[in-house]
Amino acid sequence: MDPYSPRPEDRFTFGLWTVGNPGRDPFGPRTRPVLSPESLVEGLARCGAWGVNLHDNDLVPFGSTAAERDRIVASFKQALAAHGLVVPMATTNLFSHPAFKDGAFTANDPEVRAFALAKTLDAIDLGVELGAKTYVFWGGREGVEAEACRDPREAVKRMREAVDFLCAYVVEQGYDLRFALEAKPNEPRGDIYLATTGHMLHFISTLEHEQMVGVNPEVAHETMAGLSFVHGVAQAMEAGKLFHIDLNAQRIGRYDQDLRFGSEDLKQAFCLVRLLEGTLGGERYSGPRHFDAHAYRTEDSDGVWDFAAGCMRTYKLLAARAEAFDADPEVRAIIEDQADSAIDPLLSNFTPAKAAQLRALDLDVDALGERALRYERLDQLMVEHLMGARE
Ligand code: GLT
Ligand code: MN
Ligand code: MN
Repeated sequence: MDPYSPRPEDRFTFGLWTVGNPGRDPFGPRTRPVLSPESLVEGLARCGAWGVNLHDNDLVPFGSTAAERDRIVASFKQALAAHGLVVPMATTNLFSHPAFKDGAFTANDPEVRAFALAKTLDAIDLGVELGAKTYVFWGGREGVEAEACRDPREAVKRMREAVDFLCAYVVEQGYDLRFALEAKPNEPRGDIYLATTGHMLHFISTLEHEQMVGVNPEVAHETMAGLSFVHGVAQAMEAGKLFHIDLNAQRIGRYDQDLRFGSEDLKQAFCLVRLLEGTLGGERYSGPRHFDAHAYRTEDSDGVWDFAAGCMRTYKLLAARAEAFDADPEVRAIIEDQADSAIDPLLSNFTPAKAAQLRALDLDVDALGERALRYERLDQLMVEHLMGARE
């Protein structure tokens, strides 16, 4: 058996909107056919995915009647059961309808905010009905071009009111559901509020039901901001807040590319997988490995499945490389923890005595400055592992 083939325990998921993306962009229409949710489920199962995620309107078209909704959901459930796929995550489309042109939860018009909340209540019910355990919030149009249109502090407050309201709904309904907030710095708005995972982590600490809210960082979004995605994810993990993750690829300075996982910046992708899989030590991320990406516009439907298979295969290839890297004695020797039983206890939990002891230490700082750290060799070792020159 090919060790890099996807298996259910890998927990690989795709959005209906990802493999269902027909290649539209702001400059041209679709380049491949629109596939039904049922055929997307079938295709995903065939290429070895474990689950499928969705926005309310990826499945139930906007404006459907209650009867239409129930019929669509029943048929989708049948396809899920027939192909053995689960729905671990769901979300709301709060950005496509023109009513959301000025945002949803942060819009100035209270009627728009009311519609956004009501739509999300329904979409939460739909997600729970399909078995989702994580509910994502991506503030697609929660932002500005004309900065003067509102006090940005008011936008943060409105966002808090909305998330608090929806958390209370989930609690009141007794749903087994957690929220994951997804940051993005810009696009489709000039500037989007709560622009990075770091902004989100602080925002979460101000919420009424803080324990049920975490983050859903996306490779492309932190990279668009020129930030280290690995550091954002690490901070979320360290805070116990990595509830979900959007994997894809992106080059700094470009539009939101949502490319096949690992297709750009392999070193960052390697370090990310190393972190998620815990090969460097520490806790392993146990949530779904979700690919929020789509095939190049040059592809037909077959190319979409090449794309999906590529995301999963690259993830597993990188996981194997990460394991080998972290087991490499030369790597270990360079990064091994340098414990110092005399100094370590002085570095945390302040007391006046510890402060005095620190000041009294006889440290040879010039020698510290001259000590070589061998990071050149370490980084080359990473490159060698990545390129298959070292097993
Ligand atoms: C949209 C966006 C993504 C979000 C999705 C969830 S929709 O494709 O670009 O980053 O994760 O709303
Ligand atoms: Mn995303
Ligand atoms: Mn994106």
